[in-house]
Amino acid sequence: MTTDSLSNLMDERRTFAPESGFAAAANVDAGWYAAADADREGFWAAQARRLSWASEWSNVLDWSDAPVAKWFVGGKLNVAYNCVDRHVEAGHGDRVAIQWEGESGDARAITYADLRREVSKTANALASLGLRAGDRVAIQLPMIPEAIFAMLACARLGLVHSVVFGGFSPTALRSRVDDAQARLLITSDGQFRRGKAAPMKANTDEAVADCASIEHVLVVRRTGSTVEWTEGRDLWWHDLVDGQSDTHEPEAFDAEHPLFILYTSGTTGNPKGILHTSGGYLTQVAYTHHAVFDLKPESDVYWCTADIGWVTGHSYIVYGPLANGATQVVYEGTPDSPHQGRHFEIIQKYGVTIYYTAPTLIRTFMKWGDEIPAGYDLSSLRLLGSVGEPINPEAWIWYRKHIGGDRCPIVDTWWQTETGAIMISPLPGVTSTKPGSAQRPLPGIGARVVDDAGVEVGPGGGGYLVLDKPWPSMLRGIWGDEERFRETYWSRFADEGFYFAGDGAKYDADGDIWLLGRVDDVMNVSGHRISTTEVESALVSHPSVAEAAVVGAADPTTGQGIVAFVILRGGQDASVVGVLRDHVAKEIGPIAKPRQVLVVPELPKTRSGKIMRRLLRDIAENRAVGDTTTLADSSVMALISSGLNTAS
Ligand code: 6R9
Repeated sequence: MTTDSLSNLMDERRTFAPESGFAAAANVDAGWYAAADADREGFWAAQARRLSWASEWSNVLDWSDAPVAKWFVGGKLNVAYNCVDRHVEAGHGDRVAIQWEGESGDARAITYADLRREVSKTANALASLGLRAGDRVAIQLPMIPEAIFAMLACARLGLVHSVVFGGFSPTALRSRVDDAQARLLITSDGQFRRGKAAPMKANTDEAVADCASIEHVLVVRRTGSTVEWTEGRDLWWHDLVDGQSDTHEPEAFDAEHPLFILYTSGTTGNPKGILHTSGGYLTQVAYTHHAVFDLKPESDVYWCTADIGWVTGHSYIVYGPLANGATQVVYEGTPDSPHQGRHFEIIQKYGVTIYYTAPTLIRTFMKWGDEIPAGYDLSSLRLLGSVGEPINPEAWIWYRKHIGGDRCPIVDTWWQTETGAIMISPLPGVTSTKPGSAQRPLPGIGARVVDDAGVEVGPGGGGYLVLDKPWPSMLRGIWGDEERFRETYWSRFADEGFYFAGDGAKYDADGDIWLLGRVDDVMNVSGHRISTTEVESALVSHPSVAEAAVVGAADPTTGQGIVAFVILRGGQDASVVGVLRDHVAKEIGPIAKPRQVLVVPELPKTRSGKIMRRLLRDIAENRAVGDTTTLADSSVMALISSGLNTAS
């Protein structure tokens, strides 16, 4: 590695100005910030006109019942019509909507005309089961086209979908089905994971065995493996859907009609069912997808690598791109199956122009080696995106150089399940980007960094990220628990009326925002606030470190002590631990020197790639490891613990 490797969040100073060619053709320009500031509601009304409305709203925003917003009051639209039919009606029926790629290389190109037929058939099938607008439908499916047909069919009928990760346990699925009182579960016989067929229906059977609300289980045949069958309850997708009429007349629903519930974990208690509605949500996902990804529907091939069980899959695979008439790649499998060049092979095969992924995958690619992307033609790419966690400058620079050929702008997009759509991000062609910073709230969005008292901090200052103005795709509540909604997000800065995001952040001297990780990930060592992200960034800036996760463990003298878990690059051994402790002390200051550095073979991650620091904290504090049901791979904790036992 070069001197780049000495960078971390504290001293990062590089900037990358937009290339003039990109800027000249960009969808947005700097004037959008001022226009939105001058007339926010007028700005959002203009964004809502990207969509096709059956009837126009009477006012843009009703905030009189804050914190429950109503956007585009009285407006009516059909979300699925906006994502599908209107593109066909506009003459784009032959454009590929979804270029689906199976893990094993089977592929299927679905045009907008095909999508209209498939969604119509699915909607007719769901209606034939007696489902009515407002009913909840749980969906647990792998990344297959039927997952998207099912979501859009729900939207078309005004049914509220609740998509649950394919990797979630029966217990996790059961609690979500129960909480939402879903009438239907859509699942598959199995799913392909790293070349092997893994069961899915066996898990969903276990989950819904005692769910009184479930009337039917609709099963897509994907792997062909044998499944148990409950007569009367279970239905094959091909039996029910294939024979339906492929036309369906969409009905317009109120702008505030519920669209979906998506469960996300809080710091305590059961997962929260985050509720999103129709008009404001679709407006903001369409606008942000157009502005942040600079999407040109006629020429771009867009690829977001998220799973549809994550909010990124909802907003930036299903609703945003399809509302904008994009052509996109949807990939079923894992990035290393059947080989570690799989993503680059897909970029080359389809000529992907826009690639949107998570820092954890970028760091994994770094670990696998520069020569892997170098073996493919990635010259079609013109824009790269990042989401899910703070991206450390090291990974950002690697992404730009080895994937983006030193020419593609990178958009580091900050947002949450609760915000529904991107809130803070550079604008490509407009913003001079900085590795590791999400930079500025988008035009129309209000965000600031405040101290404990809710007062905005100055340049160079740090504190809490808050959103100070309502936004169209904001959550409308937590399903069935309004009190928890108010308590979690609106009580911390109730006097100011700010939404509390739960993230730490700081301003740099230019007033750009740097996200520092969850507030619950901020450590306090001898009264000094140190973010886990800053220490991790320092660690991965050392050439021996591939990945790092840092937790604050209870410490009798200092309050918390810093414990780092590191994966070393090939050829390194645990003797480097002392060097790493000194390296962090040198990069950040002696106060940030980790109390312990533990070398591990893997880190525990959720399916969306977030490191589960809670589990690492259990190890660091010598406790029994807590609930691991949301881990992508539940064997990882055993692997980590056994490695530590043999090392000590
Ligand atoms: C979209 C998504 C939300 C939390 C959020 C923050 C972290 C997401 C980030 C980022 C720094 C970014 N996060 N994007 N932190 N920079 N670009 O990830 O939603 O799963 O609800 O997670 O993820 O901590 O609060 P969700």
